[in-house]
Amino acid sequence: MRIQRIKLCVVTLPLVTPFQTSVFTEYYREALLVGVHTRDGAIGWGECAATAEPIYSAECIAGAVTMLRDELIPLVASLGEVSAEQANELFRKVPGNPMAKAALETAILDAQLREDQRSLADFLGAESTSVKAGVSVGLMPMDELLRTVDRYWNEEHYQRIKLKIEPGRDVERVRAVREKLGDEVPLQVDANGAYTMADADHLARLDEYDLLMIEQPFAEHDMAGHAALARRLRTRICLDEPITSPERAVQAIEQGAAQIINIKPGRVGGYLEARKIHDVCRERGIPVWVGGMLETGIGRAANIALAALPDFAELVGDLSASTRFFKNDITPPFLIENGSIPVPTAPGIGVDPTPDALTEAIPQYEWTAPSHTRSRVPIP
Ligand code: OSB
Ligand code: MG
Repeated sequence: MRIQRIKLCVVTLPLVTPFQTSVFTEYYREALLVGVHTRDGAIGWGECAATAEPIYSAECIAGAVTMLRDELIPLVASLGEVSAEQANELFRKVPGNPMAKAALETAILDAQLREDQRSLADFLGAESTSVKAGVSVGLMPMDELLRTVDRYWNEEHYQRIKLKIEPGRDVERVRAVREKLGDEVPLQVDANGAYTMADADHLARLDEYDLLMIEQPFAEHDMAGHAALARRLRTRICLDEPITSPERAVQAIEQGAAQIINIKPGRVGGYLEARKIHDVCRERGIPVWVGGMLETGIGRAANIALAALPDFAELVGDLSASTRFFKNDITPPFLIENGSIPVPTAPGIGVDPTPDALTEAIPQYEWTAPSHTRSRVPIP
């Protein structure tokens, strides 16, 4: 595949309700999109998981734009022919910046699959035609929380609920949700690193509520702490933030710090890397699920394709309908049918941004292939 043009633009979507975690509150999703136009006329899309400010990891949109413009786009542009696999290989030499890398690699992969008339789900090895819908519920006042989870479970038919927790809003929230919805609701919690070992006895009280897991209870790099907590709790520990590569996943597993792993394609540098983590976890019998970053339909489509791989069937991911976050998504919305979301079948990620969304998007940068190729002479 030969690249003709690469465009970066930002779309801004108000959230239907604010999304609050132990570390941040988001009112809008600003999303950086990468569009790769091929010489043969295909357009591939990738959504960067980075947020406007660096709140979840070191990456942010402005940093990702700079990284793409000055480092990653020049790397792929230096090749005549380029594939997602080659981009993945080139990006390995650049430290960090997984979300910027993932966005460009995914756009290249989408373009190449569209040229080959093959869906991303098929390319990744998906077997399911739909994935179970799971929802991540932010921190909010107790009465609002109970109304919200009741609607997600009884009206919208989500198949798994994840509650954000923090010190002071944890055990009693879980107890209230269990009392309201019953014991059969698949329930888990995510602390985004809000606790320390000093809270171990308190967290052990969660064991009573039969949770699927507790996600990221301690700080990102506290592997010894997570391993110690795992020995103290019956509830399994799932890691999110620190799992940035297959190597990190293996280390966390071998240290006993993770009994479950949340795989977020953006955090790990794309879908090829995500599949590698999926594979190392399968070899070690560690369950995995697909996490989310409030993606628009572009990122959501690709996450749903990944979640259709067989080993993601055991646990439900953070894969909700577009309407969970947005009144108007930038693609035709993903909707829940009988508790599940259909996997896109059209070539590539299977969806496109609407013309309206592209009209409103704010351009950030554009690279165009030179009209005639000159030989590149290395500087001695
Ligand atoms: O910790 O999983 C997280 C969103 C932004 C940053 C971190 C997290 C989340 C979520 C939302 O929990 C998951 C989703 O997109 O549905
Ligand atoms: Mg998390």
